[in-house]
Formats: sequence, C-alpha cells, structure tokens
Amino acid sequence: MQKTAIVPGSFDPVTLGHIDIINRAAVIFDKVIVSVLNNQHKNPLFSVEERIELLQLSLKEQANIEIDSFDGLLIDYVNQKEADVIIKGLRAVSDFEYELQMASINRKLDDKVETFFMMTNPEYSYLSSSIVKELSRHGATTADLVPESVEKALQEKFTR
Ligand code: COD
Repeated sequence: MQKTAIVPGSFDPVTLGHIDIINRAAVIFDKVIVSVLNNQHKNPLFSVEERIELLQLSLKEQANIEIDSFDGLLIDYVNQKEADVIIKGLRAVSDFEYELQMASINRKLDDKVETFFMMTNPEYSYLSSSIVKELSRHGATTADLVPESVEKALQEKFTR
C-alpha cells in the first residue's frame, strides 16, 4: 500500500535544513507533501505564494514531492489528504519539547496518524529560517544555508 507523508512548516523561507529532511523523507515514503502553513496571525516575510514558489524552485527534480499549503488544524489537513504520517525535523532539545506537545495533541485528535521525527543533519543543526532572515537583513551571506533562489529572494526583500 502506498504511504504518504506530510512535511508541514512555515518555510519562511525554506532552508537547506528543511530540504535535507524533505529529501530524506522522499526516499522512504511513496509520496511526500510539503505543506506551507497559511497563518494569518504570524507576520511572515514571504507570502504563502512566494514560499510555495521558492519550495518549487528548490525541489523541482523530485517526482514524488508535491508542494501545497494549508490553514486550520494540521490533523484535519492530514486526513483531508489521506496521508499516513507527519514528518518533523529535530535540531535540539528545545525542538523536542515543542514537538512532543504537538505530536501528543495531534495523537489525541486522531490516533491513527503517526508523527515521525528525523534528526537534523549535523551540518544544519543550528539552522533556522529566523537565523537566515537575520543574516540577510544585515547583509551577510546565506549562500551555504539556503538554495540559490532563496538567497536571491532574500536579497531582493532586504534591498527594496
Ligand atoms: N534541520 C532539521 N529540521 C529542521 C531544520 C533544520 N535545520 N529547520 C527546521 N526544521 C524542521 C522543524 O523542526 C519543523 O519540523 C519543520 O522543519 C518546519 O520548520 P518551520 O520553522 O518552517 O515551521 P514551524 O515549526 O513554524 O511549523 C509549525 C507547524 C506549521 C507545523 C505548526 O504550527 C502546525 O502544525 N500548525 C497548524 C495548527 C495546528 O494543527 N496546531 C496543533 C494543534 S493546537
């Protein structure tokens, strides 16, 4: 039976840490849906459409990866997509505490959906979208941290 995994996130913007987790998930699962949270309450740097486009540019070579967006509860979206698993990346103990809470509430809402955790590639263990935005805002290079299209998009945002 085909197994589908959802990799949810803000992806504001996507980093090489995200890409690493997504590519590793795509080797294991038949289909991976990368889904951008459309959160009205946050104040993202990139619009949902821009975040989707940057993901598409960064992941264009993998046939079993789909890019999408969602709002509302993740568990409702997972059921709507008839997916089997939620994939989360873990960088540090601080991620674990938050992710344990999220996995527990999602399990309480629907115990048929599993959350799988993947350890960060040590090369990207310090990497987050916030750090990348901070560096770019102050004119530092983000070349080894994000795909080329994202670096360009960041530069355009901050030189405008
Ligand atoms: N290495 C490995 N993994 C990484 C790295 C890295 N360098 N950077 C980020 N990650 C992982 C994160 O741990 C996360 O799993 C994923 O990549 C996405 O990261 P972000 O920062 O883009 O996205 P988040 O953490 O802001 O996304 C949060 C969700 C959108 C998943 C969450 O808010 C959610 O599910 N919201 C929907 C509402 C809901 O259902 N809430 C739960 C019940 S109240």
